[in-house]
Amino acid sequence: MVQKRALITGITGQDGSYLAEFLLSKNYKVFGLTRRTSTPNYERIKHIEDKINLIPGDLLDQQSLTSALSYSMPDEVYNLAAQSFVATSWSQPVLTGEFTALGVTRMLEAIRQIKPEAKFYQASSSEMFGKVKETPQHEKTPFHPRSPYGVAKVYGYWITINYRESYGLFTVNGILFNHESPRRGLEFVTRKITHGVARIFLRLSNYIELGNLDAKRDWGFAGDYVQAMWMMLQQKKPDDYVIATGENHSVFEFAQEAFEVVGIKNWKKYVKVSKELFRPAEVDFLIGDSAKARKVLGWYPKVTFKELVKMMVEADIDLLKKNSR
Ligand code: NAP
Ligand code: F7E
Repeated sequence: MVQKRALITGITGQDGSYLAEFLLSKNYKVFGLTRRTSTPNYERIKHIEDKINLIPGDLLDQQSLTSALSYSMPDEVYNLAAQSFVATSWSQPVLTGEFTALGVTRMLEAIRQIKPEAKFYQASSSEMFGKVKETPQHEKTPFHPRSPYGVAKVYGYWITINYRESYGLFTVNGILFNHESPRRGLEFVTRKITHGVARIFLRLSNYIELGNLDAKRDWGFAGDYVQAMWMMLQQKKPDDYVIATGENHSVFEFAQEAFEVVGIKNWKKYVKVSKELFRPAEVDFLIGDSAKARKVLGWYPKVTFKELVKMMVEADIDLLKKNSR
């Protein structure tokens, strides 16, 4: 059988690293777009670096995307690169728009010009639902984004559909709810908590500083979610899918569960709430309905909330112990 080729933008990120592993296990030839940084940040892909092909490029630079397409000639393109941290989108709203919104158009243009038969996956987000219009949220729920990041993702979502309708490209949106892992960036609340709990457990710090503890999220495991991305591109027709567990928890509950893993009962004394960490506009409550993905793709999440928290706390304890050696 001919070996399939995939190009992943954002391969150095959480999802990119899991997706690269998954596609390698399916015998794909994997190409990854990486932007220049003053120090290399290949931490998440170093275990597979000799099996993948890295191509320099940036979502801000049209020519580099066109070159990446010409070089890789992919059957599938996964656009995972973005300025993905919601809080930063208020301090860098224009840059967020350039990466997270216009970057999608640049990649679609490169595909249209170089390899229009390539199938395209866009990393859309539950942040598009924002101030939710109904519960649970599904593919037909109207959007009301609450951050420059959410607004940029709504643009990315529609331009993906527009290239499908305008040019007949095979483009899909995965509307993914929050998904986490030991590879999650330290600035996101789940990892901030599990890393903080591990540090407290190992007596390396005395507290964690958090913002809004009441916000609720539908948290799944990133390793499960990247499989859904691939499944979407194996369908006969392009379409958009919500990917979620269908269960949500507050930040408070996540922290409680994380302290529970290390047997700390009086955990509240280790958490400080800082008003500085509250957002100008909050997304209070998200819970996804992924019935369509379950029916059409046969996708379902395997890792439970409890298992996810345990996995992340234990991985952070191991990491800190390893780093102290
Ligand atoms: P992440 O860990 O923050 O990774 C983002 C990736 O994008 C990194 O590889 C980063 O490269 C790359 N990148 C950023 N700006 C770039 C640019 N201008 N040019 C080229 N590459 C650039 O994000 P993630 O959690 O894996 O999420 C993957 C995608 O899914 C993102 O689009 C995110 O917005 C979206 N999403 C995530 C979730 C979630 O819960 N994780 C849910 C819904 C949607 P560097 O390593 O060089 O910074
Ligand atoms: O915040 C609250 C915060 O930054 C979750 C991205 O992957 O998922 C992610 O976006 C909640 C918010 O993720 C802290 O106010 C409290 O309500 O972990 P987060 P996010 O904003 O949901 C979506 C689906 C994406 O698409 C994004 O790319 O937690 N919160 N205290 C805090 N959040 C952070 N970061 N830090 C705190 O101290």
